[in-house]
Amino acid sequence: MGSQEVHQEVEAVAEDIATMETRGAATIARAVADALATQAAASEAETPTDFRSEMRVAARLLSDTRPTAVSLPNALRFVFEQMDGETVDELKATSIAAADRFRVQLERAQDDLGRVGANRLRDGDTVMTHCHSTDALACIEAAVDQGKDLSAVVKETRPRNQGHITAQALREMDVPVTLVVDSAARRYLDEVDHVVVGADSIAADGSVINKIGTSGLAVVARERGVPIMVAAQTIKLHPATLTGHTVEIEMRDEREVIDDEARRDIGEITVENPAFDVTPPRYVDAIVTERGQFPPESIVTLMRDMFGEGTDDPWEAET
Ligand code: RUB
Repeated sequence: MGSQEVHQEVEAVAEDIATMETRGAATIARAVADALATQAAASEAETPTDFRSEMRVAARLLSDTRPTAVSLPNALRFVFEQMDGETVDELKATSIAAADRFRVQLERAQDDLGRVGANRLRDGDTVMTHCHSTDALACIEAAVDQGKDLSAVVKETRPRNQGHITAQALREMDVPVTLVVDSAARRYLDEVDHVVVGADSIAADGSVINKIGTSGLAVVARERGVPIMVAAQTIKLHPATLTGHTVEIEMRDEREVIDDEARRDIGEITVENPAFDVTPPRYVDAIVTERGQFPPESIVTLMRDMFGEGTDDPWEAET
């Protein structure tokens, strides 16, 4: 591997994220931190400047894969902030150690938030899920571990059907599952005690950016009087929203919605496939993090505490 080259494993990780082989905000974060460690370990850079430049190129490739989950740049930033030293060996060692620390913290955060979220769930409750969120599942699993009997109504989550992954994970916890199409959500909400979803990003005003359909679910849940809890560890907090930036919503391939043949049969139509949407804070009852639960409007306090007035992206600097 020559200077400035991206290791092929890093390219493979980037490809897997772009094609959603690797998906879900926390899983993506872990994959990119590990990829930076791989890049560091395999580097043949001869000078610290070359090493840093190689790491920036790798980080840019990873960061360009999907735009919405802020856990991705937050993971990259975690490694860059701890990459330190006068020699290539020191820079390598600190980068690898940072990725290790990140992985440990990620797992611990998920366990901790799971216990917080579990306290909101009571024995006998039915939860409704949307998409597949490991943070949301951590809350359900912690409640089950506490001996609570839960059941779940799982929304299919078109177009990629991540609800199937959730259904399987819940069955592995022995939670009874009813799978429904997305448009059946309102009909089943009367049987549901909590909506539990994850997040790809949380904005400073408490808005929740998550899988397309979350906002519609939140609105009908509010109308039916069902509380909506967002399970999101603090790597989902989006620092740039503190300074007025908005979160980019990924638009995906139209063929996820309709195949070419069916589309030809219909005739000239526009097809759009936004992957995420924004749920305003007024529809969210609680954001559950590893640092406790927050009403969405107060999440900005935690964000200021964590990020000051904002952050930068060190991998965007000139190489
Ligand atoms: C996944 C999704 C999940 C969040 C949270 O979207 O919206 O709810 O990423 O997941 P996609 P987690 O399938 O398009 O990546 O709690 O595991 O971080």
